[in-house]
Amino acid sequence: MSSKDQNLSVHSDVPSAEGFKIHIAVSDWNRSITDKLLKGCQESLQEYGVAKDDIEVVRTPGSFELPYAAKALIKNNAPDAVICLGCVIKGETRHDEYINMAVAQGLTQLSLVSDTPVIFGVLTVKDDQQAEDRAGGKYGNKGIESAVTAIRMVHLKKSFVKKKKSIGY
Ligand code: DLZ
Repeated sequence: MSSKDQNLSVHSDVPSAEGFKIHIAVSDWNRSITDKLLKGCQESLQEYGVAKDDIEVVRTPGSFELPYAAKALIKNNAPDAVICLGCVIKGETRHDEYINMAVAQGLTQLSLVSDTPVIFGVLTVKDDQQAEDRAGGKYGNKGIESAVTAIRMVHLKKSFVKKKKSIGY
């Protein structure tokens, strides 16, 4: 779905996240933007019931390091989900393409191998304005979207566990 004409951070029917442990890895690169993503994400998780103490935050130098940080969080703390927040802005070279691909692939693999929902909350934008628009601006806040996605994914995972138990093997 394109965000062109809408604020994607308006949600309804979000299930309770009480008792969930959801951790966040956030990149320091473009920090004025990632701080806003983080704030939106933390506020949203708490709004839906995650206790403050169950939201651990770790910082990475750039988005490229997010998969490593997410893996370490999963290995050491066994959270219900990990949210990765970052902002990659296109420059003169193609660095953005390499970083974005590496992060997307790294987080996808991690999610499958670890059996833990890992959420891609990285802005992949052309310029500062596009980033502002998605960090609390006219298209919402990707940090909020990431929080809601994480909560939904934890519920999805728990629903599979319940089904498995009820089969009785
Ligand atoms: C090097 C770099 C550049 C040029 N741009 C960004 C960016 O827009 N957003 C971001 O999150 N990180 C950037 N980085 C840093 C890389 O993610 C990484 O930290 C370095 O290449 C070191 O591995």
